Amino acid sequence: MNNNTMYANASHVNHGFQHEERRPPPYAPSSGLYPALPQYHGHQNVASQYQIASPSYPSERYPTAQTQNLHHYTPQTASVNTHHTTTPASHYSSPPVHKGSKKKTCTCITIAIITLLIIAGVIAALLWYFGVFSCNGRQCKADNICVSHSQWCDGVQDCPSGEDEAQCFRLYGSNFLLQKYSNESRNWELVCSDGWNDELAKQACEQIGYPRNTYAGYSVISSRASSNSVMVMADSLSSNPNITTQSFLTKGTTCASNTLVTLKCIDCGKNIGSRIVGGTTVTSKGVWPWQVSLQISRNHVCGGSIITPYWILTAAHCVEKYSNPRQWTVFAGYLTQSEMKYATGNSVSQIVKNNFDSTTNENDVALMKLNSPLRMTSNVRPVCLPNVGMYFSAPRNCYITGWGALSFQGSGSETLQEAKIQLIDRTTCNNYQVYNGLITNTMICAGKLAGGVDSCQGDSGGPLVTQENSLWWLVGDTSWGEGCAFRNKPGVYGNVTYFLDWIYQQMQKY
Ligand code: 4AZ
Repeated sequence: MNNNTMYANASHVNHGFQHEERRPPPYAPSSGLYPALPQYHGHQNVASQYQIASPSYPSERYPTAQTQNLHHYTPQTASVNTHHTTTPASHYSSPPVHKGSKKKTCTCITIAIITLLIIAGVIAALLWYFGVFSCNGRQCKADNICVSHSQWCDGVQDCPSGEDEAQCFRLYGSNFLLQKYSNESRNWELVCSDGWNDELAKQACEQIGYPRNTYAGYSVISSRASSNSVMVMADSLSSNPNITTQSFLTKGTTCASNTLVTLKCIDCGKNIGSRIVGGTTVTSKGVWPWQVSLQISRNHVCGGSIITPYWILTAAHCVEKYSNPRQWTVFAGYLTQSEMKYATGNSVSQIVKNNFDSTTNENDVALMKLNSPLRMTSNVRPVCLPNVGMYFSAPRNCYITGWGALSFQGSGSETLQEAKIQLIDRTTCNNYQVYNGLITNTMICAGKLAGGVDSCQGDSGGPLVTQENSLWWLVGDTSWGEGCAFRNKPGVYGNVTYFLDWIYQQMQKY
C-alpha cells in the first residue's frame, strides 16, 4: 500500500515521489488526466517501472522482471539474395504435351475431390451426431449433447455433467433478490415467496454454490412486478423427497402475497466500523475481517479475501508459479506480520486458477480452498461477492487493504494498511496517457490519477471493496499497475463482477 500523505514521516518512508526526474510531482492541482511526459529514454530497465503482478516472495522479489534494452534495438533486415539469373527467351523451349500424363492428372484430381468429399461427409455426420446442426434446444457444454429448452433447469439432470441444472438460481442486486432461470420465458425470473421455506432456501443456496451451513436466512419484500413474470410454487407440491427446488418452481400467473424472496446464503460484508478516517495504518482487528495474508514458508506473498469459510479469493498471478496448495498457509484475523510469525494458519487443499494470461494480465483471479473451514468471529468474516446487476461505476469510493510495499520497490508493511481510492472508468484508464488500451473487461482501474495513493507489490490478490446498502462488497482483487502511486498509472484490479459465474462454478465443483 502506498499512501504518500501518511508515510512522509513514518519509519517506512514512502518514496512514491522518487520518480520526479521522469514524472511531474503527484497531487498536481488540476484534475483529470495529467500531461504525458517523455518517459523511458535511453537504457532503461522497463521492469523497474512496469510492475506487472509480482507477488512479494522474498527470495524472488518481482520474478516477472525482465531487463529490456530499449536503446539498442536495431531492426535487422534479413539478407536476401536479390541476384537473379535470367534465362534468355530464345533458350527457353516449351515441353512437349503428353496425352498420357494429362489423363493421369485428371485421375489424381478426381481422386482428391472424392477424398475431400468423403472427409467433409464424415465431419458433417459427426457434427450432426453430436447435435451441432440438429440442436433446437441447448447444447451441453462438456459433451455436445443437445438438450431441449424445456429440460433446462427443470430439476432433472439431462447433461451428463449436469450443467443443465447447475446454475439455475442467482442473486440479483444489493438486496439479494432470488432469481430462477425459466425455461419457458428463457429468462431470469424473480421468485414469489408464497409457500417458500428455509429448506427450499437452503437448496437454492447450494444450487448457487454455497455450503448448506453458511445459510443465513431469507426474507420477503413486496413486489411491484407483475405476477406473470415471477416463478411460483407448483400447484401440487410434490411429496417426492427427491424432487429439487427447481422443479418446485414454475412460471406462475398468481403470487397472492405479492412478495418476493430475498436470500442470504452467507452472512457477509459486515465489519466493525471503527476506521480512523484518513488514516492508513489499520488500528483495530475486525475492520477488514475478510483480509488474509497468504504465506509461503512464513513469508507474506500475497493478499486474499474470505468469501466463505472454505474459500479465499486471490489473484491468479500469485499462484501462477506456486501452484502447489501444500506450499501455502492462510492467516486470517491478524493485523501485524509479527503476530502471524508464531500463529498457526490454515492449510490449503485446492488452488483453482482462472484462465490467466500472464502477458496481458487477463483473468487475474484464483480461488484457494482450505483444508478446514475458518472459524468465523468478529475478526474473521466473509466479504460479499457482488450480485448480478450490481454495477460499480466511477468515481465510486472504495478501499484497498494489504501488507504490501509502502513505496515502489520498497519493503512490505508490518501492519495492515488501508487506503481510500476511487474507481476510474475504463475509457479514461485506456487513454493513451494512462494504460493505452491495456484495460479489458476482466479488469477495473482504481486509484488517483494524480498519484500518491495506490496498491503495491505484496498487496496483490487482496481486496478492493466498496460499501453499498450497509454491506461491504468485493469489487476487485489487486492485480497490476505500472509502478506504484505514479501519476496517471492507477492500480488495476481483477473485475470480480465479471468472474461471478466462474467463481460459483468452482465453489460448486470442489
Ligand atoms: C504487484 O506487483 C503490484 N500499483 C500490485 C499492484 C500494483 C502494482 C504492482 C498497482 O503485486
